[in-house]
Amino acid sequence: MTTTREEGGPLPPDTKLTRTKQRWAEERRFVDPAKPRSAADRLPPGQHLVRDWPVLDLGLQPDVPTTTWRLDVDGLVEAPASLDWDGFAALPQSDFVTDIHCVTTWSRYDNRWSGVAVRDLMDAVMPRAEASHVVLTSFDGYTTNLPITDFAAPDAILATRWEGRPLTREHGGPMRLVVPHLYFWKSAKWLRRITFVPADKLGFWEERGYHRRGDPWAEERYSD
Ligand SMILES: Nc1nc2c(c(=O)[nH]1)N[C@H]1C(S)=C(S)[C@@H](COP(=O)(O)O)O[C@H]1N2
Ligand SMILES: [Mo]
Repeated sequence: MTTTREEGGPLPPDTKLTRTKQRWAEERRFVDPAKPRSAADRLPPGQHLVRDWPVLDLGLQPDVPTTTWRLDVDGLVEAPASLDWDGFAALPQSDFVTDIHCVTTWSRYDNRWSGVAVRDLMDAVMPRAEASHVVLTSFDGYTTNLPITDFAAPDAILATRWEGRPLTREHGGPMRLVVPHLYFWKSAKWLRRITFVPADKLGFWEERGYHRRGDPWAEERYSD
């Protein structure tokens, strides 16, 4: 498996979990086409509820102190930004309580996130009309892609706190994205950079057989 990346930093490792998840995509694991699909039910099809909060990543959990942390917002925006921790904290702060749906079939209800609503960040940087997607890049080298319409969901948040406490390093602290209406692999941990682009561009898991959008209600687990 070769991985090409546009910038420096550690290559995502070829770990056992990474290989297992890639195989699931190849085998279309957890897709049961016979299952009824009802958006009225809170639990999406093929998911089961958990009470703990599993940790899933590439196995690298970068240590990013808030003193050196930065978030760059670039690409097709009127006002590109490079925020340090104080600049980020000065943006309007929001609180959302939302559910998590991971493609590995666990869901977790009622997570209270605090941080900067994606919509407030977008108001600050002003994406241009030609921007149709975003590419997210994290401190561990992870990338993922989102249509701008999903990124701008009213409850999408750049979260710094969970249940009132600073987000722990294993869950993406000091800051991660949370896009609750899509599978959780879209919710980049340790977010470093948001780039607004004019066309879709696949990220780490999307290049490895996962769906380019990832709607749990439509069971968009894998690419065809
Ligand atoms: N930077 C980064 N973000 C990431 C990942 C990762 O490996 N690196 N894994 C994704 C996947 S597959 C999932 S399911 C969730 C897991 O988040 P959690 O460990 O807080 O449960 O993070 C997503 N965001
Ligand atoms: Mo995941």
